[in-house]
Amino acid sequence: MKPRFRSRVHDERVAARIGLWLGITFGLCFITGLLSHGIQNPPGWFTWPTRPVSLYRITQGVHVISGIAAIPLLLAKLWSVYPKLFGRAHILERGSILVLVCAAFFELITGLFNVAQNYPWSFFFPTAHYAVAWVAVGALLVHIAVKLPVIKRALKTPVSDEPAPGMSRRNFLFTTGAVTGTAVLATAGSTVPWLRDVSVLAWRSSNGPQGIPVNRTARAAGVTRVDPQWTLEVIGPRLRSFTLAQLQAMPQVEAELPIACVEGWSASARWTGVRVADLLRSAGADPMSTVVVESLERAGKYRSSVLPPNHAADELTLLALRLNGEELDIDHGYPCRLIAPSRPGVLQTKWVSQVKVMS
Ligand SMILES: Nc1nc2c(c(=O)[nH]1)N[C@H]1C(S)=C(S)[C@@H](COP(=O)(O)O)O[C@H]1N2
Ligand SMILES: [Mo]
Repeated sequence: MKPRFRSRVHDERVAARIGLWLGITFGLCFITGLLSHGIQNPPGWFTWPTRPVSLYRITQGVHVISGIAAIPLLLAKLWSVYPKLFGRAHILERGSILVLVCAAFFELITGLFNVAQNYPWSFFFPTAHYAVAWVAVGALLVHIAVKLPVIKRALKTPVSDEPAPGMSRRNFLFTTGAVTGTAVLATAGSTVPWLRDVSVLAWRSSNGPQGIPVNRTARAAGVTRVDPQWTLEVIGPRLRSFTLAQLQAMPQVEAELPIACVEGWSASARWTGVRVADLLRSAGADPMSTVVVESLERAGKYRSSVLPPNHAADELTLLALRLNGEELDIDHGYPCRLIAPSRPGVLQTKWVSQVKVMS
């Protein structure tokens, strides 16, 4: 039979090199994804530090950027190896590759839709994305183990080209790198401030009142009007309640802290408000406590969040009353919202009504 795929890009040297980059991006994406999952569903042994204040912003930025970079790499890898997919590989090997490719595409595509804040499916994104991540990484490890001899050999052989039709290996690898770099530059500005001007697809980086994007608006959350009689309840060994004027009369702390949304955008801002630790002390509680923060929002998955003890006690964990020097916009959580260092945006509860000590 005449060989149909003579191009040099369908070659183990190319496949192994792209595979190496792909392995690195998937590894980074998996580890940062596990961290994000752990912070949002912490097992008993897990504590996430409050410093540096941008730690979560960085790990989640790496998660989204490595995921974006993996998309062109995966396509290039498939292009490089697809003639082999029709070859005579063992049924088990083919099966594991099919699982790997499906799981990898599922992760990258659902992740991409999530960054675009578009949920054209009925399953709950975090659960599905997390479960399939284990499938993808399991299949990836099997694939690497099976291919290790080929990978070693291929990476040791230089990519230099002998005359043959089609694109050279070097050009193909260079083009793959360039497309990957472009995809990263086009999107990374949603979390890397100095890339904002070149990131044409980072559409969620700066729109929104007071210079900060809004994830769920007050209208969407059904909090269009705040009762003038609003008070903040603090429930500890003693029960305290504070009017807005009373909160404003307490010692105010100013902090530069990021909002880092799990959906990939992040932005730093100057917040002013009352220390959660001060409120807890006023209710007779030890600030090193697990604390539940509740919102005026009636329904909705993100209407409350749990502050672990190290976050509750941190001197930069605030119930913010002001943002970038102005009274909080209602879309950012007026009359007050939680803002804590190194924490996913989804746990920075807006329109807070109650702070309650659990243990
Ligand atoms: N009550 C409540 N608080 C909430 C949310 C919500 O849906 N309801 N969304 C969270 C999410 S996902 C993010 S990223 C941040 C965004 O804050 P911002 O809209 O002020 O930028 O608010 C968080 N606080
Ligand atoms: Mo978010």
